[in-house]
Amino acid sequence: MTSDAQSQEVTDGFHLVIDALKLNGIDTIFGLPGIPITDLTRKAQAAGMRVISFRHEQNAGNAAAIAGFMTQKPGICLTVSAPGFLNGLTALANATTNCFPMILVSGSSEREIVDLQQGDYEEMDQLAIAKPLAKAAFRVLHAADIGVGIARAIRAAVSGRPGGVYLDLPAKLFAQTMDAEAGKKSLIKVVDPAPRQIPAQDAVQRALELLNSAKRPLILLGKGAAYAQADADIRALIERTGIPYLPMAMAKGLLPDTHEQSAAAARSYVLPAADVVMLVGARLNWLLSHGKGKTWGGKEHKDWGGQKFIQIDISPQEMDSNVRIDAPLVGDIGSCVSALLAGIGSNWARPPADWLSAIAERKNKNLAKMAETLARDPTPMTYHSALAVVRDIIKANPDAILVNEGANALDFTRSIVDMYKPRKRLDVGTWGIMGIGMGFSIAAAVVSGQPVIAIEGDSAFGFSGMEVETICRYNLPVCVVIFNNNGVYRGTDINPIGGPDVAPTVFVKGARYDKLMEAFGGVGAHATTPAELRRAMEEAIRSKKPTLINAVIDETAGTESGRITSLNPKSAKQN
Ligand SMILES: Cc1ncc(C[n+]2csc(CCOP(=O)(O)OP(=O)(O)O)c2C)c(N)n1
Ligand SMILES: [Mg+2]
Repeated sequence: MTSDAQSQEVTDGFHLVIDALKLNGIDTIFGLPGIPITDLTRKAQAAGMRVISFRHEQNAGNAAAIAGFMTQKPGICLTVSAPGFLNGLTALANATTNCFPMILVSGSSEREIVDLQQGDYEEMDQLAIAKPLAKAAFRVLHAADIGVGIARAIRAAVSGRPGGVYLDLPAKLFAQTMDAEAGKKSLIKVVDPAPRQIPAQDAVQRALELLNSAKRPLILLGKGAAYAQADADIRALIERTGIPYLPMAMAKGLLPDTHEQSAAAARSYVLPAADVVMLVGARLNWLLSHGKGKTWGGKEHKDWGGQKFIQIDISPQEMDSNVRIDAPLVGDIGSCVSALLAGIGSNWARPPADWLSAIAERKNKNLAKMAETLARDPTPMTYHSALAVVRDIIKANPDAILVNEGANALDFTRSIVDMYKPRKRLDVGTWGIMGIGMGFSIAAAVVSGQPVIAIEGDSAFGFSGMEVETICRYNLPVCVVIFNNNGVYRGTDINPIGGPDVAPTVFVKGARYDKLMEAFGGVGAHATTPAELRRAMEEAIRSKKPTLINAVIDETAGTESGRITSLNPKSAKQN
């Protein structure tokens, strides 16, 4: 070697991955160490990145996904090969389904051995397995390609309709060296990773004309509208047109749920009665009964209710997925809404008064009925009496983030707890997936620094419960409230043949989940009344300490699958 070459600085795969992420403003990794990425986690921390280590990769993956939703930057989940990768894969698939931008980065075993199936340590063709579940999947074999690989992963995750991206990094890549200067030059700082997509003017005109012709217009705000961070324009569109709106679960708070134009309390009236419906970042999937059938005033299951639809979506393929879309408006939500606002001007005619008063009448009646139910204080505590407390706590702390999963624990919380600010409600999303609870809570606290309140069914909590240790380890301001009704949906099922096994939906009765939190130094509380629950929640918010409240709920109070009982197939045979 010449003396020149000796003084030449080198870099390697580890450093190039970290440098590429940092260059693109990514400052946090959610992951779980092990071969071959242990040193990557250490070196990332040494380089000033926040490395949040989990107890199971699925929770790290869910954390990355929701961090992506909250920030519009891809959340990074880092795992080991085969089993770690597979544990992260559910979160990746869920992210893709929900249009959350995330990148699952997994170490992998030796390509030569994997491809000949010679039985390497944790052997698996991970790229092939990830492909159908990800928006895009890439593998990097050479250190000089790390910059391109990460740039492609970032673009794929956040541009157009966001989604989950898989990035495969074989073990050998990390130790590969190259000249430091050449390495630096190989990195790419992605310019404009999620380019605006401006809608066509004639499409805007078509949408405005249809909206203008409506006698009973309705706007539906979806999770995409929340993701877009076009909060002020969306509010202006709704307020300047005077059109009633319904928020989907994760769009709650885009406008305060107490807004006079919210038709949420009259949902079952407005869906079939509306004549023109504008979807803003909401898909006509099962959550909206596919835009047809009885929910929409159709005679039978698959019948059209007669509504005309305007749909704002960044993906042209979303149009006509379930029913005819009369005015497709393809573009990013911010650009579409601002184009509509420009066309609306300042003297748009408000919707006919009889439509607004018909909604107000039903809404007021339903709200009064709900207020009556919430005011009751039965023993044992019910979903309603407990949620009356949660509702007050969120009202007093509108910056707090509400994470929510379960069946009854989900459905009642969604309808009872008002949200006041955008992107404060994070839940089970498109799939109704259990297990997002602690991952979402940890990411929400890490990304926002705000207090997090997780309302969890006792079953739902079990999917990610071990992460209470993670919450304690990072001393996060997370208050987990377990709605403990001794089981899945209810705690009352019995074994039909009377054997020693309990029914499949029933758990240990009277379990004390609060003790789990105490095991790791957090605060545990046991609440059997709304007053006890209120005291414990207020203390958690005040102290910012990791807290878990075991809220004992009447085990008879829930219904099968919460609000979606009808999706359960019924046996044709009696017994
Ligand atoms: C990954 C996954 N597994 C299983 C289910 C089916 N599932 C839906 S809700 C639920 C749990 C409901 O019980 P709990 O969380 O205690 O809420 P409760 O209705 O009792 O308040 C389950 C297992 C699911 N949605 N996702
Ligand atoms: Mg339960």
